Amino acid sequence: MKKILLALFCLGWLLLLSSCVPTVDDLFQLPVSKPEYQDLQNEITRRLGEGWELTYPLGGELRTTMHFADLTGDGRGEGVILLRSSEEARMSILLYADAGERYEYLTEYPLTGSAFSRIAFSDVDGNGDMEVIVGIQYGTEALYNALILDLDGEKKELNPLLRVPYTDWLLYDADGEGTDELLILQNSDSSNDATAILYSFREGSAAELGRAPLSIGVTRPETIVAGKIGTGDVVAVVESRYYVSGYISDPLIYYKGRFFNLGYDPELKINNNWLMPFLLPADDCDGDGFIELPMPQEVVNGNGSSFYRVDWYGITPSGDTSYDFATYHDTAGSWYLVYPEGWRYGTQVYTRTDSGGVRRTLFADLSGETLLECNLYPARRSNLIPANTETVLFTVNGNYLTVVNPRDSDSAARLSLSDARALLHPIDDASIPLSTPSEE
Ligand SMILES: [Ca+2]
Ligand SMILES: [Ca+2]
Ligand SMILES: [Ca+2]
Ligand SMILES: [Ca+2]
Repeated sequence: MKKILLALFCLGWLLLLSSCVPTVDDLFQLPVSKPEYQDLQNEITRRLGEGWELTYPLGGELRTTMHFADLTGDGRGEGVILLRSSEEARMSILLYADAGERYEYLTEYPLTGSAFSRIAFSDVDGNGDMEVIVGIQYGTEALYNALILDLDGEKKELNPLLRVPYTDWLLYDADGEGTDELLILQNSDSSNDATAILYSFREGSAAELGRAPLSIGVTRPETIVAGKIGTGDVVAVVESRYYVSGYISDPLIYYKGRFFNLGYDPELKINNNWLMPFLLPADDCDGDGFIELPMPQEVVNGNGSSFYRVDWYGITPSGDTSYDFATYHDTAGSWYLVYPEGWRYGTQVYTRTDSGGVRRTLFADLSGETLLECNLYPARRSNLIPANTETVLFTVNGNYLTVVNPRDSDSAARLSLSDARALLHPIDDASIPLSTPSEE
């Protein structure tokens, strides 16, 4: 069965990878022989013949036409298929049960909307089976509804637990008790206000755990990430464009039964603490298991050029912040260095890109002594890497990051190769969650 599921997942990915909307012909090109999903394909084919076509979410992590999730709690994945009609604004979610030898039609949920913007599965009510969470887009404007559907296995019907407009959402375990809550972000149509609402789900219904204001003027969040802070509590950090001047972070916490924006100033209506010149999501860059928030600081070099050092702060539920460590984040966004002890003040950073496209980054102390030299080679230039003097640490986005092997140096602060290996990291694209609505 695992192989079949894998094959169907691959089918989904193939459909995703094709540049246009998949057709029934795409389906027939697949090496299909197992009777288990021949039925499933026949049924889909029949539906497609009635003016329906397969579709897939435009954003989010799961972007295939078919999904498999255990919606009944019996350990077997139900097939979840997304369809769109050639008739305007008609969509449908089809469910098929894994009946051992075959997939059997279970139920469907017709919808009004122009596209699926996201899909996710989570056991939000904690009863052992998954719920379906879909984002639905209406028209070409950025109007979205989140819909949570709970399958009643006995009656074979999907019941809506919640339907709510959103500009972005995040499923995460806000109270740390094991099941996901749903964080919904909304913008007011008539004002600059944006609000975060936290929902939990129990016994067939949704309950609002609380709502918190986001900074005024925030229109659409760029990223939301959630993680544990030092006290063991969980924050979700929403980072958004703030007017034209930069970005602002709103760290949201559910703590002792209250949901609030940590550091929000009710008079100014913004989060004073976390205004930033560029987008950089909260993260666990030092790998200690706790999330920190970035605060970039512009530093002027001895020659008048400047760069940003990023100071990272831990936060507590009472709103205290404490400096934790600093990083240098490559502006091209592909790697970062966690500063070793003693580098926070006085370290200079010089960058230049040579005519071959090789980006050189030099860290030096105040006297100009080199502390570390990193070079980022484009894939097509990897032949230029001098094997005897540079070491490739990793490849990122197809580029090669090397360090120039340290020679004898007077500076005690100069990094050894093993230190460099421990402190330099690729920026994994997947670590920056995509905000669904921004992708259209
Ligand atoms: Ca099942
Ligand atoms: Ca459930
Ligand atoms: Ca929870
Ligand atoms: Ca950390």
